[in-house]
Amino acid sequence: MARPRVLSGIQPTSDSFHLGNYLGAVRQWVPLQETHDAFYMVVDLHAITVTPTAAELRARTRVAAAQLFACGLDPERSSVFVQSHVREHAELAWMLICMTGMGEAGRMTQFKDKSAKYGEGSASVGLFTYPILQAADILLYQTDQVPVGADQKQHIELTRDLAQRFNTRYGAKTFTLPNPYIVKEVEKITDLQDPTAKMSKSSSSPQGILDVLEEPGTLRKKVMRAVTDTGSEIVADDENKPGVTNLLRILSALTGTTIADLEARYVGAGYGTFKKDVAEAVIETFAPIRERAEKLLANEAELDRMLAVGAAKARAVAQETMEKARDAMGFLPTH
Ligand code: AQP
Repeated sequence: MARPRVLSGIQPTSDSFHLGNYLGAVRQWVPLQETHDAFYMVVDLHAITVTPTAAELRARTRVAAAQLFACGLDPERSSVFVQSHVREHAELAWMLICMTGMGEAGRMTQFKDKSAKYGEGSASVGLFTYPILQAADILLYQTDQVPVGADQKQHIELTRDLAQRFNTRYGAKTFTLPNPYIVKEVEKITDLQDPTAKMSKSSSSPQGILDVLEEPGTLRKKVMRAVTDTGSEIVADDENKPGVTNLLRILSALTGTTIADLEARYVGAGYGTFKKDVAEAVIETFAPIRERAEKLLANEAELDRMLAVGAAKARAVAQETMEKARDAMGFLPTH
């Protein structure tokens, strides 16, 4: 029997991934390549919704790819590629945009959050339609499961709605309906300075975010300065102690110790001792990733070659889906 297919992506919107991207998404991608037919991409078409310069886009796309390989994605076992190298993403996105209601797209909370900072009417139309491009990304590969953080749940629902709509209107078997694959404990890692908001490449302040490629000294400082809550107990309590709870979740995920065991371990200990342990766990996790990413980035030609191999594998699947979708929708064949 064919393995179920898994697909996910990450935006090259900064010079490094952060701990939320790592724990909420990329760390899950690695074991899934053993059990699934895996496709992982750097979604550069999504990144232009926030208008980087050409030099930024180029550098960040390579840095994102290097981090994916450095985190353990294996070009032999997964198809790791750059989204714009497979032209079908943009084509299918257009077909799906034409099937999406304005009201439906307007309900996407990520757009509301992200556009808020540009001021009314100033966000790009691309930012508005990006969840539909994301639907195209997923549907092109007949994806069964999409490992993501909680912020993407609504977009996967939209993807399912669009797949269902297309299948009903044009052909029952065109697209597979995907399911989100979300690990509850790490679905939303929060900002160190604002522990009710998600840690985010574009929205977090530098002090609120832990970057995978950051120097150990800076990582340590940021964790030590993380906002904690009133009282001194180290217990998980989302409502009253969101800062401590976030740090507990991080330490639990990085060390494989349950939150209950951590709570027991830190009875009577101060925030200082606890934060020091969190910082060391983060540094220990990131150091080898950083080292591998730096090595990969030192040889751009080889990195680009690895991405070309991934793109060739991805293209074969995407082209097959698009042939079906074009024909189902009524486009004439080209030959
Ligand atoms: N704080 C988070 N906790 C858990 N998971 C998270 N993800 C993002 N932030 C957290 C997951 O990481 C994957 C890649 O995210 P993305 O690059 O597609 O962008 P995003 O979700 O919009 O994350 P950011 O950091 O806020 O990026 P920008 O600033 O570029 O928009 C996704 O699976 C996401 O769920």
